[in-house]
Amino acid sequence: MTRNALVVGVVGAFVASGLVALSTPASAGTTLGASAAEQGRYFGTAVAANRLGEAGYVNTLNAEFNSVTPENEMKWDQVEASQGSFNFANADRITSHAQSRGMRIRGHTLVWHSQLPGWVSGLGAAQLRSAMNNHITTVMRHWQGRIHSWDVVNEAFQDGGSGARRSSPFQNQLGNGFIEEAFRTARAADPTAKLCYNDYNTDGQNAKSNAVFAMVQDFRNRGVPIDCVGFQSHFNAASPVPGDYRQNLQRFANLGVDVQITELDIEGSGTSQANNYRTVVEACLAVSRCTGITVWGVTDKYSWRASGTPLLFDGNYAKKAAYTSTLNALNGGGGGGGGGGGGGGAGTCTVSYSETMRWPDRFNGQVTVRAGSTAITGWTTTVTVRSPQRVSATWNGSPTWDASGNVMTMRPNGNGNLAAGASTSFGFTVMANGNFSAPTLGACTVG
Ligand code: G2I
Repeated sequence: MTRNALVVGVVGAFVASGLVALSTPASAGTTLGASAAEQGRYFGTAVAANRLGEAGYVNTLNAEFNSVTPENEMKWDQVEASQGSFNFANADRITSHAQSRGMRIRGHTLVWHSQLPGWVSGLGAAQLRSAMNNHITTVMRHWQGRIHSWDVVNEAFQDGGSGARRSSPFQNQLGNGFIEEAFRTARAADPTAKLCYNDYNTDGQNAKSNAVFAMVQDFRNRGVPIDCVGFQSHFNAASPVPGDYRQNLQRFANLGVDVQITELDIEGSGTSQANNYRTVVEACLAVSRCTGITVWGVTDKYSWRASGTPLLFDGNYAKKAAYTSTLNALNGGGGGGGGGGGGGGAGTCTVSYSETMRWPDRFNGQVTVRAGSTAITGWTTTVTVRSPQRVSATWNGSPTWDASGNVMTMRPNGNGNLAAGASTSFGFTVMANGNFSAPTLGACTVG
């Protein structure tokens, strides 16, 4: 299909579904939004209303992005600080800005344990049910027909190995059924919006994502309305881009829901950060139901993790290497890390993990590193274990460690040269100290 045919097809599809047409800036291929639109996706950012008066912020927002998510302004404590009294002013500043420029809008978020006003926690079950449904209905009706996707329920599952629900007023008063009820109420309130479940640390396959997967599968089987799953994708050294990120997105998509990368940020700088962003974008593009990517802020200086410089523009709104690799990936170029210098070399690689041996006190893990469609001359990946686990031995690789001792960065030990499609593996022993959960792999980067 030609470039123009694809763009026309995409815009047509949104018009046909009654949603605002995706803005397609004239400079297709040279901005994040335009390049994503050519791939049939949106590229968005979290926006803070109180930054909309800053020229550099607004210019960057307008030039580069075609979707916005209010970073805080639609949360319960912002729109309904006291019961039954709704204030949409700050969020409206963002939605007006977006709408006047043809940007799409993600709604974030309706039911969440955090940024919840105190009065909600004081309610008994019957009152809470009615307050929750009233909140969903009133907020969604305010923007009815204008929000392409709503995070109906956010972060309802616990971290760690149990896959249990997180304690919250909703969970504690209403039980597991609160999520289903929220989605049913949301469908009735605005049938044009895609209804999403959104969470973090669900980006790879693990106990938490398995629990979310089971819920979505159950909802699909029983006809509970759910249209998409949001993967927040907040990454850093302790929580790297998982090696099975694409596979995890795909298994959710296979349930018949869209998947969206909803709050992307990756701490770091230079080539390694650029490579991680490229990995994430390529994973989304490889999954046909991955409909868009949102980064969690325009500039490093206003990030919730500002010291980790996790975004695409620095504090002066200069494009970072991560910006270039993201744009290149959106444009379908497989090229290197983009502008960060050093370490280069074409090609890609992937990693996969298996446990090969287990004893009462320890287990052996093996990571297979495979080159993509071109030969590579080096590779790097990370293996993160969970305290109190400790890696006691490694083989077939050269490890370095972060300060916590939990994150092992592994590079080749004479096994860096891989022909196209060829693989090598390295291994390690983990002293379990009672915890036999599998380590998390970072993305594989070349060089
Ligand atoms: O924590 C990162 C994100 C995780 N997923 C859900 C998101 O909604 C969440 O966003 C962050 C915002 O980026 C922060 O800006 O959520 C935080 C609150 O949980 C936001 O921080 C809050 C501060 O804690 C408040 O002190 C402040 O008043 O931002 C508020 C508005 O600036």
